[in-house]
Amino acid sequence: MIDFPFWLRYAHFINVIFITLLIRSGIEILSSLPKLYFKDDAKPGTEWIKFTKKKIPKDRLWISLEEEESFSSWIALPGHKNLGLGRHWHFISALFWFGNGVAYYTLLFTSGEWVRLVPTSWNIFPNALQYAMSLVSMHPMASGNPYDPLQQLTYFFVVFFLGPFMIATGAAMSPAIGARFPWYPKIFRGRQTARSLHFLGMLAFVLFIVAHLAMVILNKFPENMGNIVLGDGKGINLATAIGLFAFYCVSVLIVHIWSTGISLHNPRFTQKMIGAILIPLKRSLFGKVVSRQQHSKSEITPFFRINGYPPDTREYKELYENSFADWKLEIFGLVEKPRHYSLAELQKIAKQEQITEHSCIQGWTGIAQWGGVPMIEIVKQCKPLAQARYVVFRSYQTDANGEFYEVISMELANHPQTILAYQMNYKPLTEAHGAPLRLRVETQLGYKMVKWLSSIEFVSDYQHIGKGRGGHREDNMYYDITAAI
Ligand SMILES: Nc1nc2c(c(=O)[nH]1)N[C@H]1C(S)=C(S)[C@@H](COP(=O)(O)O)O[C@H]1N2
Ligand SMILES: [Mo]
Repeated sequence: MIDFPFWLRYAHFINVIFITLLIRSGIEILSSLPKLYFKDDAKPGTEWIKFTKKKIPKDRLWISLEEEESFSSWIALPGHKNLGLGRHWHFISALFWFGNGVAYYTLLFTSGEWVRLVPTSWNIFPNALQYAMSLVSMHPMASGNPYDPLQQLTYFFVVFFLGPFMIATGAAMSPAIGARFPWYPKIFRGRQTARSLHFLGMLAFVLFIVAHLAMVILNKFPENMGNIVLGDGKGINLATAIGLFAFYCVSVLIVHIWSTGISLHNPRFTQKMIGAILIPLKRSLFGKVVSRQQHSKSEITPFFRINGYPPDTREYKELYENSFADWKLEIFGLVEKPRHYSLAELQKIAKQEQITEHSCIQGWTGIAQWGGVPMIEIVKQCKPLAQARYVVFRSYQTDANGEFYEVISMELANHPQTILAYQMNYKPLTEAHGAPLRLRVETQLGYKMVKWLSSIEFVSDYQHIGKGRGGHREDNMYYDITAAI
């Protein structure tokens, strides 16, 4: 019998921790838009499955945040409408799970242990079938060494197909990856299908875990536990096996209770702690990724959700009623030439048009044409000083938490598809979509793209603005300042 070396037992344990964190945080992400679609317009009513009873109001403007459900902490990490923190846990777990997977693959192939997992003959299929039938007939055949054919096939599938499949479908949902390689999400027939497949992959993992656990317990329990924890199961008794099993369960439980507790009781700390790892990593991976989207006119989705209620102030209403004749965009801060732009002045600058896919952090998508002023043109005209590292976009809209604003890096501001749009689908921007002017940053999630713009400020740092996390959503909902995935 082949031994279970230390690295293999260790990798298994690490894997259990992160897979379970990924499942719970994934369910948290799902709770923010508990509906699954196959088409990228994600049109309400066309979902193939939903986990909500809420009805969408037909008689008034509604926004996508109203579709969010509160899931219990028993299934979601951390639960209770915490998309921002759920995503922090999902990505940090994905990072460690991926690292663990790479180490595992490497050792598997360099140690020769791979022969246990990788079938080397097509006979594996008939053999697995035969073995499955023998199980059903309650007279199991003698199993293989060390795995029976069904087990080998399942492990092979999970390790070499299901794992990579989750990474591939997850990546297909990233706005930055889809912006740079618009063909990539199309492999999965679009981001909504990728999202649905990612969910189905999660169910396959859950099914595997349940079946795997049942097999471990029902079949040679003491030996199995000895093998996977101690490496050599010979002669371990039932009590020791139960002890080892309990050790496994308690360890996983402690990690989950700790991560849930710290998220619910100290959300800002959790955001900062995980952000300290993820923000620099995402900046280095995605900072230079430029959007190359140019979808065709026929791909435009007539349905396009709305998020954020239009400003409810007198000031904005007056501007609106006067067709924004008195509206001005103020540019200030660390620039050589601070100035105002009227809408007419902006419209005199050469218009840039693009047809791009929008991804909201909650999970819905839509494709639209946008027309407006390239941000780089504003940068050229206003000449930011050398100290300017970030750009703050402020809105006429305020809510209980204050004014809506978002911060992007100078680098993102200079990207070719970063525009100040006054046009959507060949018409002037409607009130709900951000009239008269909104930001489009095509490698980022929707919350970065401030609607109802009032001003643009160039700054060297953003710690002094709002609650200092780089935006209204970052400050109040614990989203991440880098919104590329
Ligand atoms: N001022 C302001 N801008 C905003 C928001 C908001 O609530 N207020 N919501 C953001 C989010 S989360 C998304 S997904 C997009 C939605 O744009 P749409 O309503 O045009 O679809 O706008 C972004 N811009
Ligand atoms: Mo969003």
